[in-house]
Amino acid sequence: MLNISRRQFGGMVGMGAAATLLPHRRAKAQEVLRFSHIAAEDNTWHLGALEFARLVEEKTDGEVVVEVFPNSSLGTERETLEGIPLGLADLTITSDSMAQWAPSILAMSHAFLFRDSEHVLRFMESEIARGIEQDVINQARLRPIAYFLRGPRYLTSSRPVRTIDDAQGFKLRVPNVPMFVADWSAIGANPTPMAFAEVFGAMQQGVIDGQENPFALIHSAKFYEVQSHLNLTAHVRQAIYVVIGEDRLMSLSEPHQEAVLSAAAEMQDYERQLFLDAEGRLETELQELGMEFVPTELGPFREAVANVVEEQFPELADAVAAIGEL
Ligand code: 2Q2
Repeated sequence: MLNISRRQFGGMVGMGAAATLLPHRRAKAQEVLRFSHIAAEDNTWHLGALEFARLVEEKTDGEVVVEVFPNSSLGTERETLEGIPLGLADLTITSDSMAQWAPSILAMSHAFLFRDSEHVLRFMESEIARGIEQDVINQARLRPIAYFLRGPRYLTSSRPVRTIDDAQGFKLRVPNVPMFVADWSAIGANPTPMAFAEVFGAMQQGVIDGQENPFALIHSAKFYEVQSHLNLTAHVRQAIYVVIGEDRLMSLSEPHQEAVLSAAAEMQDYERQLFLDAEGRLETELQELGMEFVPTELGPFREAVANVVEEQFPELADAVAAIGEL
């Protein structure tokens, strides 16, 4: 990864998916920003990214152009995060996968910590979140410039998971988030970190029994084609950041930086409305597409994870407790 050029990186993972860049747009552009993410074209993350691109171009009179690469086409989440300091990408959509640089972000990853979306939003506007964002800037050299609210994460499977007994030994893909691994292990499941782009195939081939994600990614990645059940676990609630390489941002002229930051704020509002409109519709659509929604008895799941932070992430205990009280 460290030795490959920008060209090889793009070629390796397929350049074809970028929003088409017309020659006249290129001609005027002084700066090109590459925005890489894991979601499909109909996901509100992508629609938000496209709106950001439109706004940046408008605000800079075409001097800054944003190329958007959906579907992990420029790289997985991890490859993108590692590629940003190398100039292989500039922006992405990410949160607790940045824990390998900024471990404090894992305070937002614990199962059953957030009660509802209002609680998540209170946290995102809190001093605790500001501190985590500062760690991300200092340690990951990535600047959060917007965030998207997400729906709760649900476990999908090809058989119902009604009780914690049904989850014993369940082979489950999780993103590269150590807290998710710890929580699911405490539950008795068998979690494996894996890139999002590999999840569909792994479920199709039966390499894993399932995965967990909000409605939006379950729908746009078409997981309903390979998973019959959506278990109503709602175990994790979060928002996710849009980040830009701190050094890349600082390399832009001041007016260009301002354009990027104000476009990001507008993208956040734009995406929020699309997300809120989609969330209820996706619930019905997933059922119409054949997924059976299963009520899961969550009490024992909550008990199973109750001591995970204290025992395995003691340095996060204060932050997690404070978040719980927001
Ligand atoms: O399952 C996924 O890959 C996403 O839903 C993740 O939550 C997301 O990409 C996180 O890894 C963000 O850091």
